[in-house]
Amino acid sequence: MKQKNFYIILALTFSIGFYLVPSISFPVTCDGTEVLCLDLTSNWEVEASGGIIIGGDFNSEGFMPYNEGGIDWFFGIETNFASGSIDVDVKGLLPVNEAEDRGGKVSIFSFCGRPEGDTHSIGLQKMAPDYRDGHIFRFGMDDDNLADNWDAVIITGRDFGCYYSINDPPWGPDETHHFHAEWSSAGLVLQIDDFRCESGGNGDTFDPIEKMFTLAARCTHYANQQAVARFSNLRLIASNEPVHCGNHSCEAEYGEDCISCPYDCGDCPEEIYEEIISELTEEQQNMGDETTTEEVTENAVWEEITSKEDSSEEPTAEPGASKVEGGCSCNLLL
Ligand SMILES: [Ca+2]
Ligand SMILES: [Ca+2]
Ligand SMILES: [Ca+2]
Repeated sequence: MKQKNFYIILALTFSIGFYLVPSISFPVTCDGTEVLCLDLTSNWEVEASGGIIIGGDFNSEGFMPYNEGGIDWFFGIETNFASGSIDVDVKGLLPVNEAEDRGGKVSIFSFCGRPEGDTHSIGLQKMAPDYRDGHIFRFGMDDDNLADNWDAVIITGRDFGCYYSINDPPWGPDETHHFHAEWSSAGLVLQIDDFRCESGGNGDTFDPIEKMFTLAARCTHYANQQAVARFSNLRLIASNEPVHCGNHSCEAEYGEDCISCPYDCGDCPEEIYEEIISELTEEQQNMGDETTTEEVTENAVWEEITSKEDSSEEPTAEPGASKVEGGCSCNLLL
C-alpha cells in the first residue's frame, strides 16, 4: 500500500513538474545585478518594470512585436549604460526574403540617447537579404549620428572575418537562439549561441544623459523593421559607473569641455567651432557635404578598427578625431 502511494506521488510530481516548467521558454535567472530581468511572458510584468508596450502580444513563450510595435524603456542619468550587456532568447526569427523596408531587415534591439536629438545609439539588426552575404547581423555603436563612421561595429559578413548568417543554414520557426551582446568604450562583443565575434572601438561609447531602450524594434518604430519572433528571458545590465557628463559640474579632470560635454560646460563660443573646423582635413570637411554610402563607411571603420587591433596601441581614436567626433560639434559636420 505504501509503495502504491509512493508511485502515485511520484507520478503526480512528474506531471505537475511538466506543467510547471514551460516546455520551451524557461524562466530567466536573475542575480539582482540587472537593470531589467524579465521572462517577457506577460504585459503586467513588462509594465511593472517600467516598460511601455508600443505594440505586440504575449504568451507563455514570450513577446512578439506587431508592425511598428516593440517595447520601450526609458532611463535617466542614474542608469549609466557606458558599458553594459544584454541577453535575450529569440524564437522563430526567419530569413525573410523581402526588401529592407518590407521585413527583410529587422531589429533585435536599439538604444537611443535622449532627449530627442541626442546622437548616441546602439543597435543590433538582422540585415536584409541583399546586404553583403545576406541575412547577417550588424551590431553598431555610434555617438554622432554621422553616416561616415561608427565608434565600433561588428558585421557578421565574410568580408569581416566573422561570418554568421541566419540563412546559412536557414533558421526554422521552432528554433530558439540565444543572443548575448556587450558594449563599452573598448568595443563590442556579439554572441549568438556558440558563435562569438568581438571588435575594438575608437574609445567613444554610449553615454547620453537619458536613454531609451527598445526591444524587438528600432527606437523610431519604423514599419516592418520589428523582428517577427518571440522574445523571452531578457537580461539587461548597466555598468553603472559614476556619470560625469550630465552631473551639472564641468569637470576638466574627466575631459569635459564645451565640445565633449556642453550639458555641463555650456555651448562653445563660435570661434572655438571655427578653430575645430579649420583643423579638419579638406577630406573630412567634404565628407559632411556628401551622402556617403554605408558600405564605404563600414569599410573605412573596419580598416581603422582592424589596423588598431593589429597595432599594440589601445583602440582609441587619434586625439583630434576623438574630440571632434565625441562632442556636439557634430552638427557642423552634417
Ligand atoms: Ca558616426
Ligand atoms: Ca560633469
Ligand atoms: Ca564617435
